[in-house]
Amino acid sequence: MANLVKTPEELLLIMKAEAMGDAAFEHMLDFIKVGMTEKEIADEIERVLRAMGAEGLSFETIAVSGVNSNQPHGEPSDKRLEEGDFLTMDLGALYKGYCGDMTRTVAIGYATDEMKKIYDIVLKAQLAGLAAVKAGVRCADVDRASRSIIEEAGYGEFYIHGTGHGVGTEVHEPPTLNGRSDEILQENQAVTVEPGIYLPEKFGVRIEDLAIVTDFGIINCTRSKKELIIL
Ligand SMILES: [Mn+2]
Repeated sequence: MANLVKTPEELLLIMKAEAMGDAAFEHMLDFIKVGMTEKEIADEIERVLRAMGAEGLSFETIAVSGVNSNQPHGEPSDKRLEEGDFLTMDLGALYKGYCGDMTRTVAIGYATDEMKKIYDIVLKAQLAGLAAVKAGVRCADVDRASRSIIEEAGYGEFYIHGTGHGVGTEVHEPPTLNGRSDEILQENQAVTVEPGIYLPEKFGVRIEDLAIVTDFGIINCTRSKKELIIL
C-alpha cells in the first residue's frame, strides 16, 4: 500500500503532475470545437500531457459530452460535440510515478438555465467540500459538507459517488472521502474533492480539485477556473 502521508518531495511531484493537468486544460479551451469527437478530445489531452513531460496518464482520460456526461466513469466515444452540450474532462498526468487528477465541466456553445443551475450547485458543493478539508477532520464530514449542499438543493439522489479519495503513486488511494469512511485526514495527505450531479437522460456535471491537507486547511494544487466556461 502506498504511503498515505506524503513527503515534501512526493508532494512536489503531485503538484507538478497537477500543474500539467491545469496547463492541458488551458490548452483544451482553445482546442475544443463543435463537431470534434470525445475521443479526439481525450487524445489531445494525452498528447499535450506527454509533450509537457508526463510519462503517461494516471488513468484513462474521461471526455464525455451531452447525455454521455451523466456517466461518472464514461469512456470517450465517437460522439461529436454539439451546441448545448456539457463536456466533462477528467484527466491526470503521471509524472515521475505520481498522479494528477482533476475534472472540469464546460459548456459548448451555450448553457440552458437548467445546466447553469446544476453547475452552480455542484460548484457550491465543491467549494464547501474543499473548505471542510483540514488535518484532524473526519473524511465522512468532508463528504457531508459537500453532499449536504446537493441534498438541500434537491439533487441528492443524483450524487451517486463519494466526494473524494487520496492520490499518490496510485490515482485512488486511501483515505476515502465518503459517508462510510471512518478515516481522519492527516497533514500532508493529498486528496481530491469531486462532487457531481448526474441527471438521467440529460447531462452530468463534476468539478474536481486535488488538494494537500494541512493543519490550517488545504493547499489547492488545481488552479483552473471553476466558474462556468462556455466555449
Ligand atoms: Mn478523482
